[in-house]
Amino acid sequence: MVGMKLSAEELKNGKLSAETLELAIQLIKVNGYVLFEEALPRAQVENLYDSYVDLLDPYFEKNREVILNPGNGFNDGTNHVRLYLPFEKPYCDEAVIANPFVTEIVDQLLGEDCLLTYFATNTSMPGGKVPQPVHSDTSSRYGDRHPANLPIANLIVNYPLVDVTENNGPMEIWPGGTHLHPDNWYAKNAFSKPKLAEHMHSVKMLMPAGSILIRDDRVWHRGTPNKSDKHRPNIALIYSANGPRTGTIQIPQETYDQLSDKAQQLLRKELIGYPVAEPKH
Ligand SMILES: O=C(O)CCC(=O)C(=O)O
Repeated sequence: MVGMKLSAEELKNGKLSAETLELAIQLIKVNGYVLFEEALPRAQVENLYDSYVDLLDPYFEKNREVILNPGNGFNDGTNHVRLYLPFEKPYCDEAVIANPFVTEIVDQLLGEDCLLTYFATNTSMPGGKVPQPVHSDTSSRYGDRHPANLPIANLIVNYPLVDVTENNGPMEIWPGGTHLHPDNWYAKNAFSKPKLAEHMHSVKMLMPAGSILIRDDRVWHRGTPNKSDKHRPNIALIYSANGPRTGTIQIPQETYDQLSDKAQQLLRKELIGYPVAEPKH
């Protein structure tokens, strides 16, 4: 089984039971990720999808050539796009940025003073021909100076905005330990992940729209080509352990003032009092 189903009571109360919370935390520690299936209301996810497509499509038309062929050997031929989101409704809804199923987990793994540091999307668009190279979303902190595994520093939270199937470009993950290597394994000069991954066990993240995927940012994974005729977007947020930070997410003061205490705390080091940023890839 890839994902966990939350109970009707957990969904109604917006609170994980003590057992689910503990299981989820242990799963992230040993397996690198946990997936809660269909945890956001369908109507909210459909609204997010519709708004997102209205944002993505004109942006894509304007920037088609650079997006499709960035020339970096990473997204060339994949039809994958990473788009930063403007900090406005419906994207900055509390259920997205401070979802209680997520905050309970990130608080325990990263500390209650953790931060929300990234507000974007990854979309596998129709027509991709090749998968991305297998990669982790982090780099080595100490290189060869510290050949030991480090504590979790960042958790990535993905919300798929459509049902993800074999056919529409599921993210593929190499679980079970690819986040537990010594720090220097996440450096650019580490042994080729794509080469090793070919001989390792992987899992496709098939999940209903509105699921919540929480993963250690070191877990090896890749985007795969979308063979359907509809975008497959994942919202992608990063929660990070507290530390020195120069904020990047632009949040108007009025928007910030209306956030819950928890969301304000998560975003306290971002660019508060700045206008909403235009979408960019
Ligand atoms: O959303 C996905 O399919 C994964 C994309 C990805 O890993 C990336 O763009 O770095």
